[in-house]
Amino acid sequence: MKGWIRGVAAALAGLGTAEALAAATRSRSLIDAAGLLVVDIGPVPVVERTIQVLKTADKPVIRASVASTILAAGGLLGTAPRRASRDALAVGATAGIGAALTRRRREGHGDGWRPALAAAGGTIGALGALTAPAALLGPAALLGAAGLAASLVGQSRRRTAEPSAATLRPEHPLPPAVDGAEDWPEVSPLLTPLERFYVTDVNMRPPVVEPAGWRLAVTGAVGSPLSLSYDELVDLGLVEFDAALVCIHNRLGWDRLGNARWLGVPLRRVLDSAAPDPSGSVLVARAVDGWEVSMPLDTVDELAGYVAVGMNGRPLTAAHGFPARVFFPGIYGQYTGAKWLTELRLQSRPNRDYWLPRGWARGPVRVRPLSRIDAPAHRAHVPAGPVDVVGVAWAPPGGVSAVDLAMGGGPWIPAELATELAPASWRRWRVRVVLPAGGHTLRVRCTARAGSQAQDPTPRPPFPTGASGHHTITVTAR
Ligand SMILES: Nc1nc2c(c(=O)[nH]1)N[C@H]1C(S)=C(S)[C@@H](COP(=O)(O)O)O[C@H]1N2
Ligand SMILES: [Mo]
Repeated sequence: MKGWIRGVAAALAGLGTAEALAAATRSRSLIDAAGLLVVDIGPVPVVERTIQVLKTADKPVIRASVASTILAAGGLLGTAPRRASRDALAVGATAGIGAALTRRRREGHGDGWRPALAAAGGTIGALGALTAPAALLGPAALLGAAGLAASLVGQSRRRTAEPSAATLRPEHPLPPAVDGAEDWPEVSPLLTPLERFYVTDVNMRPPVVEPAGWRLAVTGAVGSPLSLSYDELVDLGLVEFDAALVCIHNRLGWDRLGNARWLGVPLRRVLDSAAPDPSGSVLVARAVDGWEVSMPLDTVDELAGYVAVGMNGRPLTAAHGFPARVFFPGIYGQYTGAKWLTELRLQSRPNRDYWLPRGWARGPVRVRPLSRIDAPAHRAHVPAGPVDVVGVAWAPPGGVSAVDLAMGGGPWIPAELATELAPASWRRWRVRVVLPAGGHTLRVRCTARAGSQAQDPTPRPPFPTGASGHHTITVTAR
């Protein structure tokens, strides 16, 4: 057998061993730990390009690239002459890398010695496989590949996996959401089902927080610091609100936003119960994994923000930030607040937010009014004649006052608007156009109620202040 093939097979066996050891000792996956490093240090142009191409499939791809890098290294190792001193060095080095990797962004509750053990064990496994008879190497590599595959697909149930023991108290049955567009074919649902609601964060897997041990600390410039349990937080009083959550990476026509019926405690109520001190001018929201985002108190007072605990009639799922998250409708996701909230801190100095050293401006960045054509789909073939064009438009927190559609270079045609669920919610719209046979370009824009401001037509990428321009599609009528 060729050296490099043996090397790759041995690396597979080793990687499987390492991931199995990590799982057995309840430590973080080493592939995920390396992936986190990629997420944390990726330069803005690379990250932006990656998201543009991969959309929300970035995490599985990062995992796969980390794994292939290790396999390639194994291939090289297989061609190198063996020496005991070199083997010992490899084991020591990988143990060190393992230990270093899993320290990142986990202050307070690191995985201790376990990642080092998993990494060293994996290398020993790989070296053992390299010297094993060829008949054993095959099955070992297969086992490794199986473990690896399990780890790579570990993300697939990410969107809806529920935390083990969460109940929304008090029981809060949500009234149905209606806007009169229920029978418009192919338009987005008024509330985005959780299975379709985008998930974005800088973690490889959502932190799973047990409600029993969780506390929300309210600290810093406050007269009486608080440490609230889940029940104490909910007892402050839940408010229902409808709002769209928009990722700053949402491009024209994309679905990196969702509309939900939320339950949350008004943020002011939480802060006031800690007797805030006037010296605090910045509110920092901190997540269990150390991720932080801040907002000037002026903005906190101007906008209605919440500590949200429920989404579409259910407690937050792990992926969406269980047990609690900060959300200000009208502010892009990465500036709006932390999922897996653990601390609200008032301070007088500007904060070093997660995004700052990564090239993003200090927030909060406001959501640009935008609209999307849901149907017909881009490049669809439709029968010539009357066609219903439908979609959604959003301009949180003030709301959408108008939507218009244009065909080719023609005039703007006002759309019919569904009833507004809430100003911060998205709004469904419909226009009937008559399409003669041939190719057509359809373009949409909305107007925000605040300042009667029409959607910015300038094409802009998401970095650094969110995409703008008109969502434009082409269809063929025949
Ligand atoms: N703790 C934490 N909170 C976070 C993030 C994160 O990476 N970590 N990402 C933010 C970003 S960029 C967005 S767009 C929203 C996404 O929320 P969702 O996954 O529930 O849609 O969460 C925000 N809150
Ligand atoms: Mo985002």
